[in-house]
Amino acid sequence: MKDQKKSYLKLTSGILRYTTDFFHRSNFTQLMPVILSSVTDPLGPDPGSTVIKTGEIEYLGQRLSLTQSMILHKQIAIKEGLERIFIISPNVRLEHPMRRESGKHLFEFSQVDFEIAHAKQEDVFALMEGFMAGLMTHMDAHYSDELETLGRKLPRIEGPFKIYSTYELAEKYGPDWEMQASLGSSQPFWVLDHKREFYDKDDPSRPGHHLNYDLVYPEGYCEALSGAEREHNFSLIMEKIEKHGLDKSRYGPYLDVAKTGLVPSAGGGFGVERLSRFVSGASHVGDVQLFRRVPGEPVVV
Ligand code: ASN
Repeated sequence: MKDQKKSYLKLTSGILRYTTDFFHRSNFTQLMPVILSSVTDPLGPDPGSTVIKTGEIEYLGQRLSLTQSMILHKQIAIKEGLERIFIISPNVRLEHPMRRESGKHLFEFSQVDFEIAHAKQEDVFALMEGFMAGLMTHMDAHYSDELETLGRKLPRIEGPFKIYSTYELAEKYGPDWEMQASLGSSQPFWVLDHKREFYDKDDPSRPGHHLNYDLVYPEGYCEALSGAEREHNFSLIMEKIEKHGLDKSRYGPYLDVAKTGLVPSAGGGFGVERLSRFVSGASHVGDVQLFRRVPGEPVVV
């Protein structure tokens, strides 16, 4: 194996260890992921999504989906009485092959998915700002050989990060604002108010707006995390599922729980490989994987 590949893998390993320790230190309970389930994240409507279909298998007469994200399970876990949870979860998103060259898309990746009962977006921002700053210091201190092999000089990261809305970035950079805004920044930043899935909470004080957010890496590495305060009102969830043209029968077990009252929460998720790409300075996110899962590239092993 080439030194470069080894360095990517060692950096990813260091990131996983730091991440796991960080969430445990911050009083989160780590849950195991599910890979097959009766319900999964619809990943839409999201104008940015290019997932062509949901992976499914038939098993003993049940149609089971491959996990696209664990968001619905996170809400159920919080309803079960857990207050702070995180999961390192494999996600399968069958992306269109046009995503091959984006540098940031994989059709199989791992997501660090976390959720906090009764939290607001500010709580998530503070948590992630501490996480990112601490991780950069840690990687610099413990992985200088690997960073040097890759010629990567990590930026110093310090919160609080700047906050923009999708509307102001679209006005400044046009509809494909993400890359331009990322290239123009030396620090990660938050972007508020995205039109997306039913489980993200609508802003009750501003109809048509949403209490959700992305974290964007600087230097052209683009989206790091997406998250939100969650919709917990059953009738609003039903209304939105209908408005989004989703098949209600695909969410039965989730809706059965939601009917009995979900607990308000906020959280988010970030891709391990994208974080590793940012830390290592890799030009494509597939480069940090030992077993590449890039849309449009054939799977070798
Ligand atoms: N994990 C994200 C969240 O918590 C959802 C996603 O990955 N689509 O909002």
